[in-house]
Amino acid sequence: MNVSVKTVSVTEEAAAILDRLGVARSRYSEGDIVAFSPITGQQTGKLKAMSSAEATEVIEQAHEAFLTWRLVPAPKRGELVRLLGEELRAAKTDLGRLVSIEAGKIPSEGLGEVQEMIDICDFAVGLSRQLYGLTIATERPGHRMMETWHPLGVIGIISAFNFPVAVWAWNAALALVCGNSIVWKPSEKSLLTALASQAILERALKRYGEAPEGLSQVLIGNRAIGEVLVDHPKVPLVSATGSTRMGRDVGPRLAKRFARAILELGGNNGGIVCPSADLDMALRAIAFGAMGTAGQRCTTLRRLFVHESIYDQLVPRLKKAYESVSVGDPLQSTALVGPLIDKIAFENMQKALVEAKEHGGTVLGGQRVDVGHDLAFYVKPALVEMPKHEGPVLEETFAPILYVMRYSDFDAVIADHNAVGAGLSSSIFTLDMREAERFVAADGSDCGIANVNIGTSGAEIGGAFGGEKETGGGRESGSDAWRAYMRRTTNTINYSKSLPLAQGVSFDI
Ligand code: UN1
Repeated sequence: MNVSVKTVSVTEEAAAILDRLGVARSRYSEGDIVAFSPITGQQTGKLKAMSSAEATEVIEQAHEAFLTWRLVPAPKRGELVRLLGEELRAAKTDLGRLVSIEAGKIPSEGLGEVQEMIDICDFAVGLSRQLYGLTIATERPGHRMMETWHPLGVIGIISAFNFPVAVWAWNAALALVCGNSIVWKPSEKSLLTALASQAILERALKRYGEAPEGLSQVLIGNRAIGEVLVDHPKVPLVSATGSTRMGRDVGPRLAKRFARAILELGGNNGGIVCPSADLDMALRAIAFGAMGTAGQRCTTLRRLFVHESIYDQLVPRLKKAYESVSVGDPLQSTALVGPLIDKIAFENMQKALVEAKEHGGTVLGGQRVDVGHDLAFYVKPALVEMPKHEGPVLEETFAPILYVMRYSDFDAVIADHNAVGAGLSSSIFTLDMREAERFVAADGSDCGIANVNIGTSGAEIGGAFGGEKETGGGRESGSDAWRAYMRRTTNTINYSKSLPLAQGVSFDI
């Protein structure tokens, strides 16, 4: 098929979706920032970058909106998020398709991402009636001590191309029920899905009726605009998802002005396959974890440790899976692996594979695949057998490379597993209860997510999501992650007729 014919169709399809979602064409028809689809590599729009002054104004507006929104009872704020969930349900097919167009995901993954948005809305609606504080026993008679959770302010959200809309929704849904306004700086590589998500929220806002103007805003621009958000004194929390390099810049800037950070940075996620593992199950989990989303999840499986007693059973089967996996245009085929985001991602992958060979690695796959789109970068996922846990294995390369290593000793493999900078997700495959429990114990995996008999990726929204060490330490999404979006006050109330001091101090004047 002629390349230019397909190109037009992706661009037109994106425009038709945006029309349906109510995004005016003028929003993406002019400007210096080029929106593109990694599926064909072709342009899908052009957007104008905001100036720093415009971005500052947007943040000030969001602050004004916060001053009103914080006084709306939390369950009523929850109603807005309930409506957002309804609008997302109605828009699921369109937005899922647009995620595929803009991030290159296969259809079920594009739709799955929108499902994550819906799930977090449901979670946040329930949460809007459960922003509980404790009542605490006081040492003084006639006193009561309690804690109250209050809204925090403007919440800055910086998101990456690979989960262009779900990560925004995790933050937006919690921030809104917690009484905050939101300002979103999406990746420059996924601006159309950002415009679409904002339009969907605007529909919900319209139905809701009484929300203050400027409650949710989007900043279009490059790094300089992100810096305006990170440095603005009226932004008490920035939740940033991206590379560890980005976090090394954002974290200290926020710390300097004592703002909070939720950092969700790199992952170099490991899996251990033990002698007793259910190998059929492990094989499927490894295949999805390592090749799914073309290796472009922060939870992607990147390092696999296989016990020497089963290595020759499992690894040949894995190789077969790698050889036979379908790579192709996710909109025109039923391929399981779509494109890399861009040329830089492809080059980084090739560089890592060269380094792996220099360290004695044997590489299967990794080559570019021609699917008829010259400007797009499709690759065969790479399976790399490594003699040692070293070199490129220790770094995250955002591409489908799985390094496989043999192990013999359980303590040593746990040590190797933990011997990388990142600490996001991890998994073990075993039917041995001692190994499973040890992996999730204090001296087991050092990651924020430690799974048994499921893969490293595809976490549900109900759990807190995030990781340790160079992953940044932040937690988003479920469990009690909401607390980061509120400020806690401890209130001691004296309803007695005297003023006893704590710790028995006397100070009689
Ligand atoms: C990310 O890649 O930034 O656990 C988030 C997962 C998804 C989220 C990934 N629920 O793979």
